[in-house]
Amino acid sequence: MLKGRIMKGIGGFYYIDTENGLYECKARGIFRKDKVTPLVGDDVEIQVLDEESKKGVIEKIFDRKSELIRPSIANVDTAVIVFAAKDPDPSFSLLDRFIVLAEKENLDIIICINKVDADEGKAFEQVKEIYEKCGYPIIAISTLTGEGLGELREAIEGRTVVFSGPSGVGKSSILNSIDKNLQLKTGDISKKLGRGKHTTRHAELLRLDEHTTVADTPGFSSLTVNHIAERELKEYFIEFTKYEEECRFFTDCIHESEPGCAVKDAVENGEISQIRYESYIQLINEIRDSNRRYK
Ligand SMILES: Nc1nc2c(ncn2[C@@H]2O[C@H](COP(=O)(O)OP(=O)(O)O)[C@@H](O)[C@H]2O)c(=O)[nH]1
Ligand SMILES: [Mg+2]
Ligand SMILES: [Zn+2]
Repeated sequence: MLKGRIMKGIGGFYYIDTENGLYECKARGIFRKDKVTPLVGDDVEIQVLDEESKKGVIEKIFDRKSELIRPSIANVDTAVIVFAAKDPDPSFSLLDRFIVLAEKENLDIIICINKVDADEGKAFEQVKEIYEKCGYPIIAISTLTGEGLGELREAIEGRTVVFSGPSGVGKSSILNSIDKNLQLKTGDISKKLGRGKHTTRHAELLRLDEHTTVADTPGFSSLTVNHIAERELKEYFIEFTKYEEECRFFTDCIHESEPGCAVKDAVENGEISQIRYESYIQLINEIRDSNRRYK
């Protein structure tokens, strides 16, 4: 048996990186029977069937440390969430959804605002003001001027990172600028060829160095968090936590309309961002609606 990691999966074939090189593998039928789908990022054990053509079969999938659904990827430890200062304008509601999904998987989060060269208003400053208060690192980036690229590269050293965010914000461009060998397709190229929008269809892990891997992903322009329980959601708005013990109903408080809620007080006196709180209430309501519909 040989240990390795799934770097890519296409049409039922998985590409496993091992100390003996890359193997093309299928998964044992037993996984399908158990309703387990191998994911990019999975640590696996393979049996080599043919050393010459580098073919094998996945025999075992090790327990996952994290599992994201959109994009579907296992075992990343860090989410770099990319938005643009302009084209497209940042959406706080969407940013908060990406954050909630990453927090649920206990990932470290780095927020990047790309295209700061085109920031006519104060998009970056606005994002920084809101999210720095939550404790998230925020990096201003421009792939045109090179601003922020070194800082980002340093921040992800030694990590397994998923690049997420809406499409068109420059995720693939940033990765190409960090590592010239990647040559990922970007928005410009597909426009020139007159093809449809997306080229990044499947998540794929790419190695930057021995210890650092990144996954470029297709963009998502909408995300639901409806698989999260109503009472659980507040845990993923991390800046609420330190106020929680002062809520009259303590851990039972969902910071909505309970009396003596310290989180709502903090929103009122400006310690917690109004925009973040509104996102929270919006998502709570969406979760409730969805639970009602599927009852
Ligand atoms: N002005 C500006 N445009 C950028 C920057 N980075 C990327 N772009 C453009 O944004 C578009 C989308 O980039 P792409 O990397 O494909 O975005 P993705 O969908 O998030 O992977 C392309 O036309 C890029 O040339 C930047 O820093 N500044
Ligand atoms: Mg892309
Ligand atoms: Zn409360």
